[in-house]
Amino acid sequence: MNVSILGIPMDLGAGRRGVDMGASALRNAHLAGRLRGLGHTVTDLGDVPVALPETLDKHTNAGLVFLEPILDACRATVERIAELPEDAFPITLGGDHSISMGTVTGNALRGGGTGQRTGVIWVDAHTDYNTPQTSPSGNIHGMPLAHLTGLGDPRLAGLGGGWHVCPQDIVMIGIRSVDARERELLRGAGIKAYTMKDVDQLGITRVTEETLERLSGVSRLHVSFDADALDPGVAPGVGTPVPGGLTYREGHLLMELLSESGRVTSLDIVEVNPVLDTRNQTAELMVGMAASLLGQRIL
Ligand code: B3U
Ligand code: MN
Ligand code: MN
Repeated sequence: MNVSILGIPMDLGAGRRGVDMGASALRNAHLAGRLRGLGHTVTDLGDVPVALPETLDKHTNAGLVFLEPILDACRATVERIAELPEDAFPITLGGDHSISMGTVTGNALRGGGTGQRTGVIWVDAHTDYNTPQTSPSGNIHGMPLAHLTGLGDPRLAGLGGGWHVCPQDIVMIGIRSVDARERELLRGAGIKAYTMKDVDQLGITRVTEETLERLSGVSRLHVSFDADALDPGVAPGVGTPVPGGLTYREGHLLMELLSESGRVTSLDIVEVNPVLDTRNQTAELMVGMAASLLGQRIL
């Protein structure tokens, strides 16, 4: 495959500093080399420009912290991704999870037109379904999925000319932290969420099979992988660790099964925080996850 790597070194959407260095940490963990070793052609497109928080006044606009610079970075991301050919496989490196408003939209716009139907597999401890009204923090990384479905602030929801993902085309996996008002909003939204309880009860194989079945009518599948979906024991380098996450093997098996399906067309790796990590182990782990998704096999 033709893999295109794009970094979005942004931590403006997160409550803690440091995930802006995630893209660099993933490159340092030999992402491109690992994928070349699997036979892919890999091009690194560099980084999207992102404002440094030190150069900005921290301010909140309509319940959104750092709205304007996040909008700028997401708009630039949409442009860079949308111009890639349909047969490219973009891997976008965060950065905090607010980049996904740009990456998912950009991927839907690839190939021209006003946006293709796109399934989104959101692998995360959190549901990221807050709006400015329900968010307890005002941090935009807790809000990307709501905006991708068209809820929330019209400026964020209007990225890419207002393309939106259908709630029925979203599947969340690894969930174990949901805010009270976010939960109310999610009820009846039509989004399928596999909590860690579901993973424990059903097993990750069945969860993955059901996910692919549910999205069977959708030709483009985007995986948005938040490193905090994995258990903090194996992925300590994340801003908001939540105990009881996916094990090392559950993460890999999920990626291996998605890879076998041959249906995934793009990937985000987000929320890797090198400041909180130990010897880059979380970035290395996430590079391994990407390799499994792109065809690495044990035998
Ligand atoms: N739900 C909380 C916390 C959070 C969401 N995503 C992350 N943390 N990484 C919020 O602020 O919206
Ligand atoms: Mn997230
Ligand atoms: Mn998360």
